Amino acid sequence: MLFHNDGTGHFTEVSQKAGVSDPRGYFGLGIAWFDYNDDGYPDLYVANDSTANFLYVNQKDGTFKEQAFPLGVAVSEDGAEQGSMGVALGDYDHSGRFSIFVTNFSEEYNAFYHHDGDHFTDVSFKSRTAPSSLPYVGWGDAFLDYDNDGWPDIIVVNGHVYPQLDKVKLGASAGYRQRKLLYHNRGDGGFDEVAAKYGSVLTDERVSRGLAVGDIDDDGGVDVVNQRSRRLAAAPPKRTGGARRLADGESEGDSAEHRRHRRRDHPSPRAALRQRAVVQSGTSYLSQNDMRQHFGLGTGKTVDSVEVLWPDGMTSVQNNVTPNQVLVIRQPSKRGPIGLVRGALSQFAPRQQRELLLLQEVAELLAS
Ligand SMILES: [Ca+2]
Ligand SMILES: [Ca+2]
Ligand SMILES: [Ca+2]
Repeated sequence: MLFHNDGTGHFTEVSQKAGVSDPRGYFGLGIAWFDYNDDGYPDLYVANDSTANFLYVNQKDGTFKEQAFPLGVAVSEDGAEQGSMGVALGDYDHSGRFSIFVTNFSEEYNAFYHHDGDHFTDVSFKSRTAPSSLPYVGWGDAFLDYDNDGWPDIIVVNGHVYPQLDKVKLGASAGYRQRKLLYHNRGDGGFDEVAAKYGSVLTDERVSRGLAVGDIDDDGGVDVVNQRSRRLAAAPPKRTGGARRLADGESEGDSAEHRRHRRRDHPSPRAALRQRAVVQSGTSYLSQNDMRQHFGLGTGKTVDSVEVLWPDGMTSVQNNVTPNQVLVIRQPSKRGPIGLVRGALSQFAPRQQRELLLLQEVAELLAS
């Protein structure tokens, strides 16, 4: 169902008219709104359970065209329809484009679609995320830079749908309760599954479904909320120093090979850190991430430039921004002088305020 906001406190259901009504009745479980082709109009990805996924490309006239097959994001690399649940978007390689990570059923791998520019390529095996996902039924997933090195990592929560699996074995699948997966981004297109480094909070077996990420305590480290089947959501205890030690390259569990890769991949942290994120409504699986965007800065001491692309196509830029802060950026007014009147309004008595607002309305009418 697509409900169009009329802008008057009312919505109209437009699925058929817009071309997203899914007449074949596929099993949509996860969605992601994002402007995949940067034409200024949001497109819609739908993860369908046991059926091919959809990518509805915005035609800029109120309608969409479903193009998941030609764009390479409908099925697995070998053409299998997968049991898709969660969807996450991330510019994990600093290309400025959003790649898609989709969680799937057990004995299928989680699909990782790299955004190549004009289409997507399945990099699930190339990125080394596929093999570790095979025993698990994946649900919520997210890109998150948990070690603040500037390279988005991936977290996936798992759990089967059949409680009977506590007693019987089903193929290569893990049991009803399943561990989580945490993939550390190596910066070379590859990922290492590192959940065991962060203790039982990630490796204990649970029946997980929803997942949301955000900096709950505003300490600069991104936190994770996991919702379990038939349970209230629970946030894991505050992160220990483990993640920070990893970022500093001092973790005991860090192999020489990992350290070598990190040095090779981050010869110049300033040059490496050009990041992009999208504010999304409705994320992961039945969940909502913090709408504030979190950027790890590695060893960077300052942010050269923060650019915001607003929904109406306007762009605003802030230069030389200090790290380690929650930065609030408001969209600049398109009507410069009138915006100034609004900002200064509180200095006036209520009656004068009303008169000024009236003047402003007249000025806006004249300007338009
Ligand atoms: Ca678009
Ligand atoms: Ca990272
Ligand atoms: Ca935090």
